[in-house]
Amino acid sequence: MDHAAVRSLTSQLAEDLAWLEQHAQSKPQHAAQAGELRFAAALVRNVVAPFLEGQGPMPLHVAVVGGAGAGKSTVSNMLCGSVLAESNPQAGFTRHPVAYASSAGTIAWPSSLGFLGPLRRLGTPEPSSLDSDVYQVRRVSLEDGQISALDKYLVWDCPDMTTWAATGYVSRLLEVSALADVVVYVASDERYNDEVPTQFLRLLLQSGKMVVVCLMKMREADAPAFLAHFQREVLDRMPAAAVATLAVPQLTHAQLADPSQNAPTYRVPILNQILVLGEPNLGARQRTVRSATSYLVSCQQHLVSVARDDLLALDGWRQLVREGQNEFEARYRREFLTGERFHRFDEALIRLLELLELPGIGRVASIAMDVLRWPWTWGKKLFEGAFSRPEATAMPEREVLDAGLSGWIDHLRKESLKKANNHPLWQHVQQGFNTGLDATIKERFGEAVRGFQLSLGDEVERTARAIYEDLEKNPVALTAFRSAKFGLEITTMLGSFGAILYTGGLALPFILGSAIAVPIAASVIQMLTELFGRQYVEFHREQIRQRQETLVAQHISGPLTDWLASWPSTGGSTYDRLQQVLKRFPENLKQLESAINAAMQ
Ligand SMILES: Nc1nc2c(ncn2[C@@H]2O[C@H](COP(=O)(O)OP(=O)(O)OP(=O)(O)O)[C@@H](O)[C@H]2O)c(=O)[nH]1
Ligand SMILES: [Mg+2]
Repeated sequence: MDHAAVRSLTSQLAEDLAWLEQHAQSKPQHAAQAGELRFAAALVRNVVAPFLEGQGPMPLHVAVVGGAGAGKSTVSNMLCGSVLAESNPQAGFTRHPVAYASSAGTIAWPSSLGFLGPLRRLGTPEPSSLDSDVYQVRRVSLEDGQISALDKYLVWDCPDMTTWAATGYVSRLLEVSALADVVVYVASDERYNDEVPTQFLRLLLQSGKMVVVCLMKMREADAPAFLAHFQREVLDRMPAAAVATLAVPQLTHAQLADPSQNAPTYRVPILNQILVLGEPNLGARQRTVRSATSYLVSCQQHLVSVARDDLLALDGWRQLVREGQNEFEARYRREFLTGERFHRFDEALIRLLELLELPGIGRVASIAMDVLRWPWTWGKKLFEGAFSRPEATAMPEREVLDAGLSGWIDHLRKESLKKANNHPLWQHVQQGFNTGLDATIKERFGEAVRGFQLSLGDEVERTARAIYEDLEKNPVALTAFRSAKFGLEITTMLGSFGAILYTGGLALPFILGSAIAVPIAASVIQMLTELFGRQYVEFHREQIRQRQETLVAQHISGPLTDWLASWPSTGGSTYDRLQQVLKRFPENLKQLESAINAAMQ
C-alpha cells in the first residue's frame, strides 16, 4: 500500500471513529463508549498510522495511569530514577501528560496526520497542573550507570480518569494510553476499586496493552493480602491478564525523595518488568501495532453499536412514515379518485359521437338515420329513466387530502408516543410534536397541494378535449370513420329496400319485416358505435385517474415522506452519514488488517 493510500485509509478510519465518538457524546448513556471510541481513534492515529508510514520503533512509550491521587507521579519518578514529576496531595493535580525523555539523543516523532490528536506540544516548561490540551517533554540527564526506563522509553506521567466524558483532561489520558507500548496502572489502597479506573483498566487489557499493575500505599505487612484481594476482586474479572502485579507499600519521605537510592526494593522489580517488555525494540512495537489492530477488528461491532441503535430507530421511523404515506395515497384513491367521474369526459363522449355524424349536406342523411335508430334512442331513454340512480357524489378533493394528512400525523404521533421509551429518537419526535412539528407539516403540505394543483392545472380538461380534438385534427381518419359508419348503415338500409323491390312490393309480410329490420339494424350499429366510443373515453378517464394519483405522490406525499423521514437527526448526525460510516468502517478495517499483515511479513 503506498503512502497516499495509507494516509487516506487511516484518516478515514480515524475520522469515522471521531464522528461516532461525537455521536456518542450527545447521549449520556453512551459516555463510556465515547471514551472507547476516542481511544480507538487514537490507536489508529498514534500507533497504526505511524507504523504503516514507516516510523521506527524508538522511542517506546510507557504511560503511567490510574485514579486521582493514586500515586502516578510518584511511580513516574520511580521509573525515571529521580524526582521529576510534581507529586501533590491534591488529587487530580496532574492535568496534562508530561513525557520524560533522556537528554541523550533526539526524539523521532512520527509525522503522521493526527498524531496525538488535539494535544499541542508546549514549547516552554509549565507546571503539570496546567489544564489545557497540551503535552510537554521534559529532558532528563541520567547519571552514569543509573538504570532507568528512560534508556528505552518516554515515560508519560498522565492525568487521572474520574469520568468517561471524553472531553476535558480524560481525552488527554486516552490519547497517551493509546500511544503506549506498556502501561503502568496505579491504584492506591484507599481507592483500588473505583468504578471508572477499573473500567479503564478493562479497556486497556481488552485492547491488548501490556499492563503492569502497581498497588500503592498499603502497610508492608498487608501487601500480600492486598495483592490477593486485588487479583480476586478486580483482575480475575478482566478479559485478559495483566503482565504483573506489584506492591509498593507506603514509602517514607526519604524514599519518595530519592527512589533510586532509598527504594530499590520496590523500584527495581517495576523497572525490570518494563525493560523486559521493551525487548527487542521492534518486537515490542510490532506487538503494540498488532494488538491495536486486532482490538479494532474484533471490537468493531461494539464500537459501531452506538450508531446501530440509532440506525435501527431511524429505520423504524422511516418505516412508520412510509406506512403513513401508503395509507394517505390509498385513502385518496378510495375516497376521491374512485368516485370521481370527471364529467368533462361525458361531454367529450357526446362531442365524439356527434363528430361521427355526417356534416354539411350529409347532415340530412344523418338525421334520417337518427330517426331510423328510434328503437335504440327510445330504449336507452326508457332504460336510463327506470334504472339510473342518483350519482354518489365524491367528497371534495381538498377535504379528502386534509383528512388523509390528519390520519398520517395522528399515526406518527401515536406510534412515537408508544415507542418513547425504546430510543431517544422517539422522544425527540414526540418533543417535536409538542413544539409544533404538526404545524410545520401542515404548512409544507399546504405548499405541496398548491404545487400539485398548479401542475395538474387544466390537464383533465386537455385530456378530455384531446379525445375528440385528435380526430378533428385528422380529416383522413375522421372521414374514414364517418364513411365506414354511414356506409354500414346505408348498406343495411339499401339491402332492405332492395329486397322490397325484388319482391315487387307484393310480399306484404316481407315489407313489414323490413320496416322492423331497418331500424333495428340502424340501432345496433349506433349501439356498437357508442359502446366503442364509451370504451375509448373510459380508457382515457382511467388514465387521467392514474395520472392524478401519480401527481399526488409526486407533489404531495412523496416530498412530505422524504422530509419527514430525514426530520429526526440525533446529535447533529444525519441518516446518510450513519449509513456511510456503518458501511465503510468494516471495509476499511479489513484493508487495514491486510496492510498490517503485509507490512509485518
Ligand atoms: N508517604 C507517602 N506518600 C505517598 C506515597 N505515594 C504517594 N504519596 C503521596 O500521595 C499524594 C499523591 O501522589 P501523586 O503521585 O501525586 O499521585 P497522582 O496519581 O500523580 O495524583 P494526581 O496527579 O493528582 O492524579 C502525594 O502527596 C504523594 O506524595 C507513599 O508511598 N508514601
Ligand atoms: Mg500526578
